[in-house]
Amino acid sequence: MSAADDQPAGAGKPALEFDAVVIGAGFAGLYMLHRLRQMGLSARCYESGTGVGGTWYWNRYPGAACDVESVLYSYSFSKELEQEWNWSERYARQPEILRYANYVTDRFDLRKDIQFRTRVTSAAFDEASGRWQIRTDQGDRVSATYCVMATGCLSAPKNVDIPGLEKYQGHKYFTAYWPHEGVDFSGQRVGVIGTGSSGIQSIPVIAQQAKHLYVYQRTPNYSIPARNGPMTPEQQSKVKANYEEIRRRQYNDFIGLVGGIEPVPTNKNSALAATPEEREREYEYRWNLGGLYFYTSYADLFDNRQANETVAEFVRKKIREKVRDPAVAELLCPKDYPFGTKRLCADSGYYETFNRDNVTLVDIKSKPVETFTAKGLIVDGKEYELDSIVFATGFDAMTGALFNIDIRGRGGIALKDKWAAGPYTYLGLMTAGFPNMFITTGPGSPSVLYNMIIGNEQHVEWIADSIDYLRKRNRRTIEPTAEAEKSWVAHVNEVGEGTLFVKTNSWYVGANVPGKPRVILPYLGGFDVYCKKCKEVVENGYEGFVTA
Ligand code: N01
Repeated sequence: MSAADDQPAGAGKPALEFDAVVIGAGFAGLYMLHRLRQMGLSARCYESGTGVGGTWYWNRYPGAACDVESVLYSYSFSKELEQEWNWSERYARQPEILRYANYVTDRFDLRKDIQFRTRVTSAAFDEASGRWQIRTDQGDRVSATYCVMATGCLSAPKNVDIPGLEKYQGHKYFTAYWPHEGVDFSGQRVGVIGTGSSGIQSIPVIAQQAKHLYVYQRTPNYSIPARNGPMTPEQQSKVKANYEEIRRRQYNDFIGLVGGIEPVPTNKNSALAATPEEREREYEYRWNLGGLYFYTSYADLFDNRQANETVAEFVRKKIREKVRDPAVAELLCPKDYPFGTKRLCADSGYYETFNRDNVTLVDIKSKPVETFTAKGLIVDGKEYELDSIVFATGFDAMTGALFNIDIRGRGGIALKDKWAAGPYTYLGLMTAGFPNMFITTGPGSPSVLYNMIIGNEQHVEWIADSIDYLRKRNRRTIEPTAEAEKSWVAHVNEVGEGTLFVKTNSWYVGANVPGKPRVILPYLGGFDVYCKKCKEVVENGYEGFVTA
């Protein structure tokens, strides 16, 4: 071995300096880079993948599609872009969303400032220089005044916490990083573990290919038919003519599910105050609309268990109607947690898939997977031989991607240590002791309970404005005060405690990752309310922040 072999990749690279470093080239990172460049700042974006798109770059599993209508799940910052781009379907599939991300990258000439195949390993604030020192797995040594963590909410896959995985000799696939060349399951015995959004989208497609598909279900989910379909030229023109109004409604909404092609009203009434006939009509309307619109069907669904039970039972009735074998239908009916408090799913033929002769549902709630073996896995003493196993087992949400980087603030404090009992942020945007480090759609912001592209746009614009504020006043740093952060975290918790979300074991509260503190991660006060708060903070001279 020569001396050079001992060097880390890229050792000896010259140290670089930028005004800003952006970590991640998903929808947040791309727009952040664009805004920084518009402001005349030098910026470099680091991305571990070989291309842009974030979530939509990695999650290429069969059936992957967005469950928010594409005319809503798209950038609003450029009117020209809105008019140029044509979505081919109501809910775009992963390849089309990835094409869109690439189109935006090239249209705004962003690629030249993105370094691909590069994972940021550490970011430390140097108090003497007031700059962030950033290191990558390619040996880059970079310093920057501002550091933006555009690392994504659902980008760090969680480890498989089932014993014996190393014994299994067949093919393993993870929905969260699917092979670019695709997978042909023809003639195979396939197992899917996980029945969240990723499992529910991929299962119907895999079932069409596989010789036999075994679905290993721990917790059944509530899923609504997506009712996807092509966008007609008339629909395209209508949306383009109305985009301003569509965006206005989106920005002024609690959750942003305002309807894309056609407006969808939010029902502000109580489910319990409605008659059974009225409720049935309302739920039938939402069922036929498809997708996530049940979230806006009644005002009290998420703070009153009895109200929630009315919609939960409606969906169970639909499942029982769709699935022929009553025992299988019962297993697929969620019963022990409120509707929508695990992220609601939108599917294309999910429940119907269990009517196929080549699909078997295996309950692993009452009898968990005992172990993997060389040939498959064992449940209830029975070995299932499988050619391939697909893991749709989810993510270490909202904090996982941040903790994968060794982030250190003032005094060398690690973010992981500061957040050991749960994330501590002001507005989900910044955390005290980590000056000039911004997080897009971080914990404590509406993030995953709103539209991720528009939520990220609002964050990017707030970050860009605050950088502009500093520069115009010749100030070097901004960070929240400990008091402002404490009272924001208390508010996030209080709002969360008033809802049914905190009662359910979901990734919203970190319950899917063993050992993770149980804390409500997103802000449940609504995007409209949150935006107002962000604006007020600015109007009051960055209230709750210290600038120096
Ligand atoms: O992950 P999940 P996901 N043994 O955490 C099971 C977004 N998204 O990738 O519930 C057995 O929801 C786990 O069981 P349980 C969306 O926000 C959006 O599907 O913990 N099972 C669960 O069934 C979504 O919510 C889109 O009991 C195990 C599943 O794996 C989020 O990403 C598409 C297990 C994980 O479900 C995450 O969705 C896809 C174990 N040891 C994703 N560990 C769209 O826009 C985990 N499970 C459409």
